[in-house]
Amino acid sequence: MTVLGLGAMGSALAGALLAAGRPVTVWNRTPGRADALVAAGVTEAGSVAEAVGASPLVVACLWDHRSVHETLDPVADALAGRTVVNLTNGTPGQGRELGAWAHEHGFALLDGGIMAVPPMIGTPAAFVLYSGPEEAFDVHRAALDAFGESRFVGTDHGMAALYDIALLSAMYGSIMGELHAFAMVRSAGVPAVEFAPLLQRWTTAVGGFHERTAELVDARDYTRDVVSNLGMQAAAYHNLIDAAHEQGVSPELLAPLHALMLRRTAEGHGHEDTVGLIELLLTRR
Ligand code: FVH
Repeated sequence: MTVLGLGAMGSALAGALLAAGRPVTVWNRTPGRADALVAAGVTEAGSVAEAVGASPLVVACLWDHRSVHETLDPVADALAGRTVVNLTNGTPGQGRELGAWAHEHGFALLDGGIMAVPPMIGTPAAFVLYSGPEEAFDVHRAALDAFGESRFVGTDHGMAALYDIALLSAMYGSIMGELHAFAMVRSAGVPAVEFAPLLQRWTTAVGGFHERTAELVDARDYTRDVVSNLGMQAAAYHNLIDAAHEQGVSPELLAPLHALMLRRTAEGHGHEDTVGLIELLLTRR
């Protein structure tokens, strides 16, 4: 297998393939990043064309969509008949564009989303999403399993990026809450490490009810078994904003949710579950 890109993630991917007993050829734009892998048994190619020519399966893990095209465009003809697995972060639209471009040039494209950080690669904690032609996924699945659990999420090339971005969005939402909470306690001189166990306890108690939320979302019914209604939460949410101002903490991470709560309540949905806010997010129906 060939791996294009030896950043933190590409290096981890190449290392996992090697550990799984696969022959691995690598290329990186800037020379010198393959030394440790070469010492471990990987072959370093001197050009993208040489790297692509070495394997039927080419994994690209580069900076962004533009760098994928900059790397692959010059060797598009040499890709014919091969499978490219793009594990570079991107949007669904970029995945679809790459899929159509692959089709034009006669190669199979699996677009992917890595749900792991580099040290997790090759461990049971990692999973990788793939979308594109299912036959290509089936043929290469055993090799791809070296990275972590392989999940096929659809023949639409955009689906892996869609799932990836949705999962990352949830992660960043949690990070926002966590950062704001720590900023609040730090504004009062409380060491973060002293507060962290309470934060852990609270987020474990109130987070993670994704299956119940999903049922309401799918039913588009936000009136079922409401425990803490939106109107009550919108009223109390003022205090989150005011307390931030009082403590000299910027409320900018909190403000967007407040605006949605007020809008939805003003539209007469205060008696419903907070999950109903999703209706304000879907701007294209
Ligand atoms: N690291 C992580 O935690 C996340 C986990 C989930 C997936 N992401 C995505 O993976 C892509 C690569 O991320 P990375 O962590 O390997 O990133 P870097 O260590 O910064 O390495 C970037 C590599 O891309 C090469 N590169 C940059 N621009 C170009 C270009 N125009 N042409 C060819 N190659 C390019 C760069 O090469 P060089 O700077 O050494 O020459 C590195 O090999 C990324 O999409 C994450 O979002 C990682």
